[in-house]
Amino acid sequence: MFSRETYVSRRSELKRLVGNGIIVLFGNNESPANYPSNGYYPFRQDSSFLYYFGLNREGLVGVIDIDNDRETLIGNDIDIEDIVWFGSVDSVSDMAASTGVVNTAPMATLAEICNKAREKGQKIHFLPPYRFDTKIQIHDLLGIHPSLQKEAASAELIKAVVKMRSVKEQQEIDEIERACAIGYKMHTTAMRLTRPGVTEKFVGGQVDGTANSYGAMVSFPTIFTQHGEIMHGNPSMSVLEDGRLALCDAGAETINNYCSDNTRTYPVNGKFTQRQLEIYSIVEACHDYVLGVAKPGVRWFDVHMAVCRLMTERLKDTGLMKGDTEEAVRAGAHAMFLPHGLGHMMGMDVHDMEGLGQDFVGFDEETRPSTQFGTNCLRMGRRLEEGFVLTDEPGIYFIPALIDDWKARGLHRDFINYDMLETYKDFGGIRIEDDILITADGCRFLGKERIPYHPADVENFMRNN
Ligand SMILES: [Mn+2]
Repeated sequence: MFSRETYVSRRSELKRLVGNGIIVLFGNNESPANYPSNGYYPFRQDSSFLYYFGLNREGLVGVIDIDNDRETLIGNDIDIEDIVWFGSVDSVSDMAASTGVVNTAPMATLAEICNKAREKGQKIHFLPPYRFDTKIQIHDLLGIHPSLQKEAASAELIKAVVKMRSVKEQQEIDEIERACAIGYKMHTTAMRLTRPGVTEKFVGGQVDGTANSYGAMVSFPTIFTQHGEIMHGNPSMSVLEDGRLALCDAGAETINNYCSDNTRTYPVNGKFTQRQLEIYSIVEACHDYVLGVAKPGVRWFDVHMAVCRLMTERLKDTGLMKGDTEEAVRAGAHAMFLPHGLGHMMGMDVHDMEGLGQDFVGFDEETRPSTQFGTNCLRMGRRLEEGFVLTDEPGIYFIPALIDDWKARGLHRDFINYDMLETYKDFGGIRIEDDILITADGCRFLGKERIPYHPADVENFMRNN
């Protein structure tokens, strides 16, 4: 938790931006895994609730009455039976004081607060819910059916939250640096353990354990796989094989719930083949290209498209693509190799604020999301600003099912060399991902220590560790 002043001033700015009405910010509740008292662990608070109240406890709701300038923390104090099992914890009023909130009230009073606000004609602002128990809470309080709640959520509140959370404060950047330091340990642990004969699951488990040991948890389920061409390939029981590539996409979440997100791809046996190196160096060039062009005022959409053109140009050198680069990218042929976006916002959520809606977070009136296959997975497109944190994560994948599908449908024959592509069906996929901070005149890597990614550094690290 940051200082009380941090939360007081964030709420005061939120009130100014939203203007009027009453804001109801729902914290998360425990989430049962297989029976009510066996929940997913650790508890994960809602990020916007954390941003404005900083309290990491289940069963809380923050009410900000803008019209009457009154803030209330809603929650129930725990009883003696809870203390027997979980130990003593702060009272709701102690928690409220720690975040600079004067008033507290038990959960049973929330309905009354909402009813009174409605009687007075106050607008009730809430964010789009993503957990089903919150949806039921909103249904009970406001009578809005869960299927209509996303549309009924307050655009004014969403815009205000996105505006504030998009630009990271120095103390938030420090937290992300801490997450990246844990991420470095996670990734170098995986590189040390990777060798023929070890299971994906063993390496993945050690990566997760490293995140848990130094921080709160992983920032998303760890991807560790020899099938890098499967975007979310979670670790399986299969054994790492000599000659294949292993892809590790993993991140940490600090105790204060800020994230890191990195990807590395390396040879299981520690030495790239010439064929692997040829494709790897293209991804490396695309990754590094971003560092030179990302800066305030530049549209991330344009950076993504420039990377697609660079990748197409380089794939033409290998013979896998052909024809005019501009035309190929305009047609979307490059998405055979790069079917996802170049990167996303990152902060307290690894895909920061994704629950608030991509249209609000990554796009605006000037930059609209694309509907074309591949580019439609770009989660961020709008102009960059100082203080934004994003991932830079180009990749090249050889997805057998996609190759078969496009080939059978005769798609992009002018731009893709299908005969050659057939011989890459056993290749897998490569992604290199780092986290960048947009600075006043450019951008920089987050995380003091670079997880090795230049081929010579990767091979050296794997030989010596
Ligand atoms: Mn990512």
